[in-house]
Amino acid sequence: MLDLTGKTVAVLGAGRSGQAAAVLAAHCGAEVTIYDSREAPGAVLATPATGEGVNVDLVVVSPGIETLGDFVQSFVKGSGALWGEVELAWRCYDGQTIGITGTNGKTTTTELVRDLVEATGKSCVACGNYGVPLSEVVLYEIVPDAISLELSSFQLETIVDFKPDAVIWLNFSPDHMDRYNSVEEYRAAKLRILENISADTPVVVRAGQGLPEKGRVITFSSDEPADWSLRHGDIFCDEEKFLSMSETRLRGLHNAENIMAACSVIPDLSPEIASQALSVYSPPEHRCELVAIIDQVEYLNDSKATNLHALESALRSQTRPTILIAGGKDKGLDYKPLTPLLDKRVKLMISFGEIGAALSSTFADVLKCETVTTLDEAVALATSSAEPGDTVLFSPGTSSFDQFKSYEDRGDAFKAAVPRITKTL
Ligand code: UMA
Repeated sequence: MLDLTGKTVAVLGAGRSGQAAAVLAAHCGAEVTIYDSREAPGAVLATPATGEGVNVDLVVVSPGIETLGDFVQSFVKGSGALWGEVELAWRCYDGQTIGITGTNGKTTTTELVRDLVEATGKSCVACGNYGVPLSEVVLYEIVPDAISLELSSFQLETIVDFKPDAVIWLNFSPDHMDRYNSVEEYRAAKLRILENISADTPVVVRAGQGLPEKGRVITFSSDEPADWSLRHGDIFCDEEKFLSMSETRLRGLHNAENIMAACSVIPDLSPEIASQALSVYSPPEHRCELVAIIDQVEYLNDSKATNLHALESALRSQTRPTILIAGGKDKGLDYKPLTPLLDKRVKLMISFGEIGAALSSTFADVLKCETVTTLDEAVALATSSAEPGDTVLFSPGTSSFDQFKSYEDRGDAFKAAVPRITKTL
């Protein structure tokens, strides 16, 4: 364990990661004070002016606080060093660190890595940006052999020596533009995951991401040649069939990529062990969640799709003829740009809710559209229209508040409406 005996530490931010970092730093022997810009239990209420008067050996910053903002910078002046919470915790951990970053799919992949590592007989905890702060995990009574560590750009901004034993870089698209001045700045923060790795560190990356050449690169892709690839629903590793997507409960090309990334990071993983672990893994609820297969018709609940981008992503992932159920609150969005995609992937769209009629008239020129009032009616119509081999995709593309309390409530309503009697899962 890191020795901070006799050192003074200022922890900035009294949220989950700050509180955990404070406990950990104290456990390492430091004299710790937590500062927060809002009233928070156990913390000193602070402004940048407070920081000017604080000189400590180490400042540990929570990910949600802007590293270059006045608050952090005032504490850094006159202090010894600045670490993020992940840096502190990682220095207290001796096991295997699998670092996972990307813009989409991080959470599913982090869970998959955990399950696959456990299937090989080692203990593993999913933590970091997802779930539990690493500072909590390193103080567990039984410290896991490995950690599946989801890392945000915010956490990576403040690493120093952090060196994962394996890296997964899933994908990259602009995000968090309220924190960064440019997309390049956001990408640079994420790329720090590679900063300290060795030449033989596995770096699992989607083909075509243009990462700097560092580590031992392993590629995956659902649509172009790669070390791990997808053909007609089967995952191949180095030209040999590894696993069929139908052996899992995950659906969609994006999930195939999450599986490929997770499998490829585990050394000597056999297809049998992977299949066992993946056959029981259920993805987080309401995200292209496979609810049932009835008469060879798959029902997917993607109620989390509360905007156009999420609907687009779910549709791009479909490989079977698709009946789309969409609609909900009118957020004033323009759905017209989705027309070519719907034309290609959707055989019938059933719309409902506040924007039901408007959605139908947007796409009526290019595909068959029906409008109903409620989600129950939409599911009934989808069920009677579906043929074996079809997918019924519930991906609303807008928020739920016209008829439901939340997207979770809406997703639960979809699941309740799917006929259960012949459910085969
Ligand atoms: N605060 C200040 N000064 C400021 C800003 C904030 O003192 O200028 C204080 C707030 O008053 C609050 C504290 O900082 O008391 C909050 O700290 P935080 O925002 O870092 O939140 P935590 O509760 O510590 O949660 C953080 C991550 N939050 C963010 O990155 C915003 C959690 O990720 C993470 O799960 C948790 O640590 C455990 O590691 C959440 C997240 O939204 C899920 N992440 C982003 C995302 O996924 O898009 C990156």
